[in-house]
Amino acid sequence: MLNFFKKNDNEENKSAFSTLKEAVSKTSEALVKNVLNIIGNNNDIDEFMLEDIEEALIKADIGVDLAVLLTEKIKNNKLKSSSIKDFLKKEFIELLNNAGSNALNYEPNKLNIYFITGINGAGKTTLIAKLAYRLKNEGKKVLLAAADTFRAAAEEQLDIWSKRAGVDILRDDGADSASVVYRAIDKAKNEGYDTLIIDTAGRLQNKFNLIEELKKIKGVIDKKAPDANVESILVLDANLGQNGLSQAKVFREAVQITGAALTKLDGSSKGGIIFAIAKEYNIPTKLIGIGEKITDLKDFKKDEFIEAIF
Ligand SMILES: Nc1nc2c(ncn2[C@@H]2O[C@H](COP(=O)(O)OP(=O)(O)OP(=O)(O)O)[C@@H](O)[C@H]2O)c(=O)[nH]1
Ligand SMILES: [Mg+2]
Repeated sequence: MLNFFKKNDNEENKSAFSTLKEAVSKTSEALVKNVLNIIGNNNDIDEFMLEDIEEALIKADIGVDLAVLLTEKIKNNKLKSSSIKDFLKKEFIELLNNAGSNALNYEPNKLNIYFITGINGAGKTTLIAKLAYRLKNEGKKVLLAAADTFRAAAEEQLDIWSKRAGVDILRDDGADSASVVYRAIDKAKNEGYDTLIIDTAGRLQNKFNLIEELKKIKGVIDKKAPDANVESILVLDANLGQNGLSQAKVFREAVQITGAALTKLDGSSKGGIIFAIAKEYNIPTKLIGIGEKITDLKDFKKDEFIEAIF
């Protein structure tokens, strides 16, 4: 009996890995295959190749600084072609290690609050649905707070997802976002929820309003739920690469981000952005979205990710 289960587990792991591999295939091509193609069958790496390698790395959206740094290391250490793959692997792993733990924090016997932020269209609401669905299936009591009170129909969209995920929602259309969060924390505490996930707006009239609104929500969380385990997750669209990262700057100014979620990794060639998030922002990626379905969410695991792209 035990063996039977073991075999199933293995098969499940295998298919989960091939799903990931498939999702990152374009990223892998941009980041690894293109670089190795430049080197080809040559033994030594010359100046021209170095320039092309740098360009390929920049194109793969790992960020200019990092691309320059890696290319310089290849040059200064006089690396041979045969060692490039292992060199990149090692550098990437180290980079991800330096940005901190990739595990999504969850503390039992506490209220866990996931404060979800990001520019409009990044995939916040979909990510919330996926996360809620997963936590609910793990036996947790989950409440969603519809605090995107800016975009028309945002509350309705979250409501529909909450029903699909089979979790509860607190919405108060017309109220401001901070008061929705205030009420949601009350409800979560009074009714014994383990998890509260907060949806927020991506675009307000201007940057200033957005920062102020997010700060206000953060203030409510800190004041109303000082004992809660809080993760502030920045949601980034993998397709936007470096562009998305600079647009997301405003969120880092407003909220102390504890982790990133990279959505739409399926079909994106810009997954290299994970390394820029780690290097430039010092933020660990914790979740990845690999499709539009409610089950298309994965924990980001560095070793698995590196294995999948190499
Ligand atoms: N392929 C793919 N599509 C995704 C993924 N995550 C989200 N999407 C799609 O991206 C679009 C935007 O997603 P939303 O969740 O509404 O984004 P949002 O950040 O809440 O947007 P606003 O509420 O307007 O700020 C939708 O069409 C989603 O189906 C993903 O991992 N893969
Ligand atoms: Mg939304």
